[in-house]
Amino acid sequence: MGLTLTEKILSAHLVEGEMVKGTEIGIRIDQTLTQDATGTMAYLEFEAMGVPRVKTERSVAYIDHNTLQNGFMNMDDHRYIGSVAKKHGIWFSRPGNGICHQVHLERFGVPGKTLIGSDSHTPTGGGIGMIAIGAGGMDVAVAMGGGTYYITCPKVVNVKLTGKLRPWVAAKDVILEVLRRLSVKGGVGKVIEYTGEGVKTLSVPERATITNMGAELGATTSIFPSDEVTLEFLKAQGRADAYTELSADSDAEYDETVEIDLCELTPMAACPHSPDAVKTIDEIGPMKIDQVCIGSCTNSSYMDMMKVAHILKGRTVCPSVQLSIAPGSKQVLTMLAQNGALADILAAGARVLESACGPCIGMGQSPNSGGISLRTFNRNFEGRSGTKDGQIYLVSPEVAAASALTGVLTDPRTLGDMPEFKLPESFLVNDNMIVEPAPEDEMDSVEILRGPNIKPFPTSEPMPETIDARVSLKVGDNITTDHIMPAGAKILPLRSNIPEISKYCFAVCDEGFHDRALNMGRSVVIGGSNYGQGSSREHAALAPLYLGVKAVITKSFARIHMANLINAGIIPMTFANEADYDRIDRDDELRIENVRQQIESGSVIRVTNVTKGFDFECDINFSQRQKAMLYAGGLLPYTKNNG
Ligand code: MIC
Ligand code: SF4
Repeated sequence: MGLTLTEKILSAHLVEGEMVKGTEIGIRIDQTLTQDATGTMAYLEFEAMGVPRVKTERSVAYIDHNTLQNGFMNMDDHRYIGSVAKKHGIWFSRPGNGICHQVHLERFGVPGKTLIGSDSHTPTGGGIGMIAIGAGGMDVAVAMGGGTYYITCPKVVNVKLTGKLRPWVAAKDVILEVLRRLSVKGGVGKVIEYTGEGVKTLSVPERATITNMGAELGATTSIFPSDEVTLEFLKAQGRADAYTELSADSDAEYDETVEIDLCELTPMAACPHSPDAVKTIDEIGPMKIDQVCIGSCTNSSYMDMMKVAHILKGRTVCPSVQLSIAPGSKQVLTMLAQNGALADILAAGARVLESACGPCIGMGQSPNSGGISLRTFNRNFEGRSGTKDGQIYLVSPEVAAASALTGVLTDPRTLGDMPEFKLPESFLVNDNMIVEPAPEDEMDSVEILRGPNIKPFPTSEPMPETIDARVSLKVGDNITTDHIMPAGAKILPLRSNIPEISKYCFAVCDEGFHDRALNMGRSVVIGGSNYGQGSSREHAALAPLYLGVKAVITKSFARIHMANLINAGIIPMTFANEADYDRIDRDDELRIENVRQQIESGSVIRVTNVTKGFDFECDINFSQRQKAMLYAGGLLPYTKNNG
């Protein structure tokens, strides 16, 4: 039996376990990336490990999230990350150079390599044939130190593409179709592998849009083969030497197959407040809109921007609409400036932002109250835009630009003939905003710049014999990490200060949570299904840790968040019988006796609801390594105990 591309790359990097689906495997990591909002923690953790220099082939630190500097905090953090990078052998992409995933694809991605990043959209690298996975900061710190990265050996889904996209239908519509079919939890425990003749019709940036937003499926990652289209892209980036041809064997066996005929797709949108609430533009109709934002790691490539510039050229943004555009990287923005497309964009009345995440993470451009905002981004979770009742629709750049002109949701196919947009033969390459690390013999003299915003890491305790804790919060299904630990311009600058940022923990769901959890001392959180979907931010585990949360009991978990909870020493458990969810209320007192022994001996934990007087069972599924981490109180104490 032949192998899938996923199996080929994973088995070439396997250092622990066997390629048995559903079991834990350890893989060697070739490359890492961090961004600033998760990077400060990741580098504090890396420093705590005491490894002098990273052991990966390439590690890159990007500054792209916390770029609105309305206080000392963000720039202090940038300087901290820059100095750690210089000292420890990490390449540093300065603010202004672009969004981590876009720049990594352009300048560093290598087909067939493994990449983990402290950002859930790291799978963007799958567009160039990498196994690129989003992870918590601690896992990235361990990988930088040469440590193994652990995942559940995934099932592989074959998304077989046939045909070719029709004019004005975009790569964004492909991933929206996949989300429509599989849902935001359809990818959990799976890698989504794209195959079929249709693959060849998609450029690397288009493939990267699809693998990027594959994160919204809850998938471990997504991947495209590395073929002549990949070579063309790498050549244009002056990196043809990074190319290797890679694809699945023709007789590879997949766990599931989804067939999509590209010719049949039409422009679509994900409606508020979930990336899988997908409808066609026709179905939604000509809804009046207030704002349009174009950019983010999903849709900010040169090709995307050229299409937008073409649509806007010689026209004016509708007077009732605000249009913002953030090209994804300095490379993209400079090329637009040089070829005149930027002038067309400006002349139409767009507000051009720096190459960074910006509005995607609520760093400015929050819509008006109740405002309808079309965005080319990947997430439309409630409140993420910074406006609690903002109505965010996720669309392609083509839909976004066409609608910005008319003021209503507009099908770009009404624009008439589409010219051919071609990948340039060569991109403008100027890596002057990427700082090389200090040579090994000079690293000792590099001083780490630590601002007052950087507070120590919260400490955890080894697992107690018995957990007596009250329920500090009960939430429903599909709780995102944006609910657990919100982002936005006000809160993001506190990412290196866990005591301060904890004040906002779960504030979207219940403003009283912080004080209640602190007063309870030890507590348990109850959740529904797909708990913790979305971002990789380990703050969604570190803040609960700081507030005394000992266990989270849900109907099911999202992958990265579950790993982050274990890394923080918090026990994730799922209801053996989902009906028990309804029998527990906030403030109930729960008791788990002989926790360690129960974890050690089986796959079930017995919990007593002392308040209501009944026992219920929870499922657990921990590897020996995860058990040891939980006993020790998390990954850091575990790593220390194990030398
Ligand atoms: C996001 O898109 O939610 C973020 C902000 O990029 C996060 C990382 C973070 O919270 O810092 C992610 O996707 O992992
Ligand atoms: Fe940045 Fe948005 Fe991409 Fe997250 S999803 S990395 S916030 S652009």
